[in-house]
Amino acid sequence: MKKALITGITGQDGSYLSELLLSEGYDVYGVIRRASTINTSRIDDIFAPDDKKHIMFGDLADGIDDILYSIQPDEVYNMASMSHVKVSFEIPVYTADITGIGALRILEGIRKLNLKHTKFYQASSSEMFGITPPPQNENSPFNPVSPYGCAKLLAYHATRTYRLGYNIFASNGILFNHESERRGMTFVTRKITRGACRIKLGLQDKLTLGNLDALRDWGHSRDYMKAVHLILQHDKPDDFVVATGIYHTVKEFVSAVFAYLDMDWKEFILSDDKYKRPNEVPALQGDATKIRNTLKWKPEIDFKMLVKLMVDHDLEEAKKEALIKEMKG
Ligand code: NAP
Ligand code: G4F
Repeated sequence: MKKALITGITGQDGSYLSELLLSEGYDVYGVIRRASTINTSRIDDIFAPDDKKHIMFGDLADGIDDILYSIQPDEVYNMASMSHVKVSFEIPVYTADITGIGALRILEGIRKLNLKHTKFYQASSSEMFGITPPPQNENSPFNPVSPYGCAKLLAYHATRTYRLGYNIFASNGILFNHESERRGMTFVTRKITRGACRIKLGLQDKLTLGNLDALRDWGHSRDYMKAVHLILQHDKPDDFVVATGIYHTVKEFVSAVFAYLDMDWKEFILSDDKYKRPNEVPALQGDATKIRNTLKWKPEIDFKMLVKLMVDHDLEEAKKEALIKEMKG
C-alpha cells in the first residue's frame, strides 16, 4: 500500500485530496498545526478524532523532518501555506517563511534523510504570473506582484532546483483559482455565495466587496485534486498548469450567484477600497494544453455547476443559521 503524506490536510484542497487518495487505496497521513480552536472540520468525516497514527502535529515554520523520517512516505503533497493574497501584504515576512521557505524545508528534509523513493508535489500558484497578460502557460514569464506570489515563486524554483540538482522526483502543479463548498469564507467566491444566501434569508442586508473587474479562471477543487494526483503518477517529474481555460470577472460571478437566487445583485452589492490590494492581479486565464495532452486530465465541473454547488450548499447553511436564530428568539 502506497503511503502519502499531506501538509495542509485541514484546508480545502487537503480534504479533497485525502478523500481521493483513500479511494485509490493509499495509506494517508496528514500534518495539522496546533490551534486554540478546532481546525479539523473539513476532515472530521475522513479521519477519526483520535487517529493519532495518521494525523500528526507539525508546522512548516519548524520543518517536518521527524514526520518524514517516521512515515518514509512514497508521496508528499505540500498543500500547506498562508494562502490569502491580500493577507500576505499584511504579514509578508511570515508568508515568505511558510509559503516559500516552508517548501524548501521539506525538500531539504527529503534530501538530508536520503528518501530516494519519495516523490514531492508543490502546490504552486497562478498568482506567480501576476501581471503577465493572459493566457498563461508553463512557458509564460512569472511577474508576481504580491508577497504571496513571490513566496510561491521561491517554492516553485526550489522544487525545480532539487529535481535538477539532487535527482528528487519533485513536481509543480501551477493551479489557477479553484473553489468549492469547502472554500475558506474570505476568498471572493465563497464570500459571495455565503453572503448572497444570507441576504436571501434575511440574515444580512448588503455584501461589500473590492475589485469587481478582476478576471479569474475558476474551477472546482475536486477536479483539480485529480490533476494533482496524476502529476505525481507521471513517468517523470515535471511542471503543469492546471486550469479550465475560461475566465470571468468577479462581477459575472456575483451576477450568476444572485440570478440563481432570483435576486438583482445591483440592489445588494457595495464596494469598499479596504478589500482591494496594493497591487492587483488583473487577469488570470490558464492554458492547460500540456496536462490535457500529456496526462489526459480535463475538468468536469464548469462555471455554472460550480456556482450551483456552492450556492446550494450555502443556502442549506443559511437555513440552519436562520433556524437557530429563530429558536433563540
Ligand atoms: P487553504 O484552504 O487556505 O489551506 C491551507 C492549509 O495550510 C490549511 O490546512 C492550513 O492549516 C495549512 N497551514 C497554514 N499555515 C501553516 C503552517 N505554518 N504550517 C502547517 N500548515 C499550515 O488553501 P487551499 O485553497 O486548500 O490551497 C492549498 C494549497 O494550494 C495552498 O498552498 C495554496 O497556496 C495553493 N493554491 C491554492 C489555489 C486555490 O485557488 N485554492 C490555487 C493555487 C495554489 P489551518 O487549517 O490550521 O489553517
Ligand atoms: O478569491 P481571492 O481572494 O483569490 P486570489 O487573490 O485570486 O487568490 C487565490 O487564488 C490563487 C491562484 O491564482 C491562489 F494561489 C491563492 O491561494 C488564492 O486561493 O480574490 C480573487 C479576486 C481578486 O482579484 C480580488 O481582488 O477577487 C477580488 N476581490 C474583490 N472583492 C476580492 C473581494 N477578493 C476577496 N478575497 N475579497 C473581496 O471582498
